[in-house]
Amino acid sequence: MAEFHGSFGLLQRTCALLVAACVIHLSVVIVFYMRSFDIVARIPLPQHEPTGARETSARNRSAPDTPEVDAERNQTLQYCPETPPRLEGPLHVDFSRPVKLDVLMTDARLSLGGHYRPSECVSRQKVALIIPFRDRELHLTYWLFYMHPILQRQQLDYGVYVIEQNGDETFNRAKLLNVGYVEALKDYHYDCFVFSDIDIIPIDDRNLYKCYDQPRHLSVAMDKFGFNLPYNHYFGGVSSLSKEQYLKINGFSNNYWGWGGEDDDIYNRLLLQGMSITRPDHNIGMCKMIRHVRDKLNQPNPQRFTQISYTRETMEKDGINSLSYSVVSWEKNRLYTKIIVDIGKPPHL
Ligand code: UD2
Ligand code: MN
Repeated sequence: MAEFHGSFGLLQRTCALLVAACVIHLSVVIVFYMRSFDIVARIPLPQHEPTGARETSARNRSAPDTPEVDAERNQTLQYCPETPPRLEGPLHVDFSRPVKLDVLMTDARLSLGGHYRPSECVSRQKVALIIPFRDRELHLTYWLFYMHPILQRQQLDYGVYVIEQNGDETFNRAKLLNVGYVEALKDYHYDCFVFSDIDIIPIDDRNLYKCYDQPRHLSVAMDKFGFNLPYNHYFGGVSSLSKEQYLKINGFSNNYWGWGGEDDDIYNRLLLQGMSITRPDHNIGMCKMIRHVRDKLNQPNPQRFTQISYTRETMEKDGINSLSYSVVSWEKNRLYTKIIVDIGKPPHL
């Protein structure tokens, strides 16, 4: 009997130990289970920053999604239609009327850096708008005021990059455009680049700011040229190139300091690489330019005619493959990303 009692006691203790181990195991499992919920709850949704948010540090990506997240979205949403359904056609654009950005600043569909993508469908292209810039604050206000609603109606997945030349050296539009290409790609996986002057607004939203199977000239009928092309191979103002088209021409020249020539050089590059340019119809391609005087630090480049006669010889070595610059600051505002850059100075000075 005593022996039976002894082994019964041992059994009881073993059982108690086993139960205790099970309880501990269960508690640990429950704790981890609850924490996993907590973690999920803390993952920020890929949505928009609070109104008025402003980032002045070196780099805070607008965090548009990665290709993986895109793939997930694509499974639940349809591609946007080829022809956006809410376009208005001819628009009223008036530079004599002051404009305010307050409504846009509270537009919850825009995320930091002036990034937008439609919620109702998946855009067919990811478009970076690249604007060369220095000392044109008022023009920038007009550009943002008119362009954001147009680009939204065009159902583009887009971001706006204002590339500001630092310092007081002669302006270099094409080099700034190259910088914009490189910097925008660090921010998001764009596949299309629209290069736009700060002072040009289309007056018909059927002029789609996207890429086509050939490089596209978008500002084809400007008020300052009597709503005509100034000459047949004119490629200035606003143009779009896919990543592939841009790389095929080695980007743009970095060597056009001052006003003029760089747009003809781009045109030469496209032709030399066997591409042609597409344009919207005259009535759809109408646009307005804000009248201005020539900027002091952007006087006509006296070497431009010589330079454009050598595009064939220079384009291989002068372009995206020879680009050098340094970023002075990177700032994501509500309506655009501003990147201030040091691009050096003309070699002869
Ligand atoms: C024409 C072309 C332009 C370009 C230029 C020659 C049109 C509509 N545009 O513009 O695409 O080929 O000739 O270089 O024909 N900018 C600044 N700050 C400056 C200087 C220039 O922000 O101090 C930027 C700004 O985006 C401006 C662009 O560079 O819109 C072109 O300069 P512009 O407007 O002075 O030259 P414009 O109108 O003759
Ligand atoms: Mn201009």
